[in-house]
Amino acid sequence: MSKPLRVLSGIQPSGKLTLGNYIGAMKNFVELQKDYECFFMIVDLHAITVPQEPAALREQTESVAALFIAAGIDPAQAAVFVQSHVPQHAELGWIMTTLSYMGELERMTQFKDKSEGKDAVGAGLFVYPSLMAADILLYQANLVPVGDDQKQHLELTRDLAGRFNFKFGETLTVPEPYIPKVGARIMSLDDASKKMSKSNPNAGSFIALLDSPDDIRKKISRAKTDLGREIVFDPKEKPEISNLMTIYSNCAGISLEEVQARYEGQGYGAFKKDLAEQVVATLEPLQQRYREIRESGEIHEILRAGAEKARAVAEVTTRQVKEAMGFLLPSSKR
Ligand code: ATP
Ligand code: LTN
Repeated sequence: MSKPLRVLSGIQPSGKLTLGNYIGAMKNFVELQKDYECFFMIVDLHAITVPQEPAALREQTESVAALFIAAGIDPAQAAVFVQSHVPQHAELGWIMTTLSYMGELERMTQFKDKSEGKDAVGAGLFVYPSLMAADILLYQANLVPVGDDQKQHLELTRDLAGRFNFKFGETLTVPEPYIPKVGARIMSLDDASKKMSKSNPNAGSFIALLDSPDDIRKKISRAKTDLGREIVFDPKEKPEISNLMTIYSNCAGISLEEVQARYEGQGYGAFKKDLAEQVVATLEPLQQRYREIRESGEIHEILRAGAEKARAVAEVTTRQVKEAMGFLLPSSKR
């Protein structure tokens, strides 16, 4: 039998996870775990590229891990772990930084967005994509489920893997992005030209996975809509309603065409009311499981076992990489 293909992805513990994170990434994690060997991590080393409160970082790391499980990731099938529990991420991250060019890092739009207008920009934010490449290459991952905004980082990862293999011999797997067809970029509820983001200071612009049903209803009823009243999918002419239709399609598990047909002749009011109920029905069971997991304290054992599985793979790749590059490897005790 051939080896199962590997999947790896990560989410930052840098605030409340949103419906965008769920639809763009987490939902696919759950789907892929049946058919692939999966590694899903909470990327705390990435989160510290912008300032974090120590107590909040600790709490959010645990919270995101519990959300992974609540969303349906089965720790018996997939390794769920914290990036900093596997020291090889920092080690290969450094190696990938040395292989990255300043010019290519300067072109990364996430860096441009996050550094814009700030006068003290940490160097970690600049080399963030090199660490992300290391995350992926450490596991020789074939597929990386991410939202649309991570495409450019994936391209860089592919370039770095190719560059490494060209310089030092075939060592690293060149990964492919795995991006959802509908929902790769969920937009902000108050402005469909911006992606829904947990770092947006306006809480009405995003739906957090742990928002109460009432908050969800309120946020959706206040969500911006376009002129006119027809429910038609047209991201260019009707970006706001198209975004809401995308959310509907994902939560109800039906196609955009079906959403459009279902609401033909009806106005925004009726559609938004139903949409809120679809989102509540999607998130309520997740929230219930989340509370149970947090109360049970089981997450610590899940993360311990996940890191052990991850470390076993990460150690092998790191050794191969260092050997290929000419590092003198320490000899084992005789
Ligand atoms: P921030 O919003 O604070 O910039 P982020 O949510 O993009 O951060 P992560 O939490 O690390 O950063 O993102 C985790 C995953 O969620 C990534 O795969 C990312 O592409 C995806 N994602 C994030 N926002 C959206 C969105 N609005 N629509 C679809 N996918 C998204
Ligand atoms: N850069 C990603 C988070 C991330 C990631 C990864 C995603 C870090 N390492 C490895 C996929 C694979 C983000 O900002 N959303």
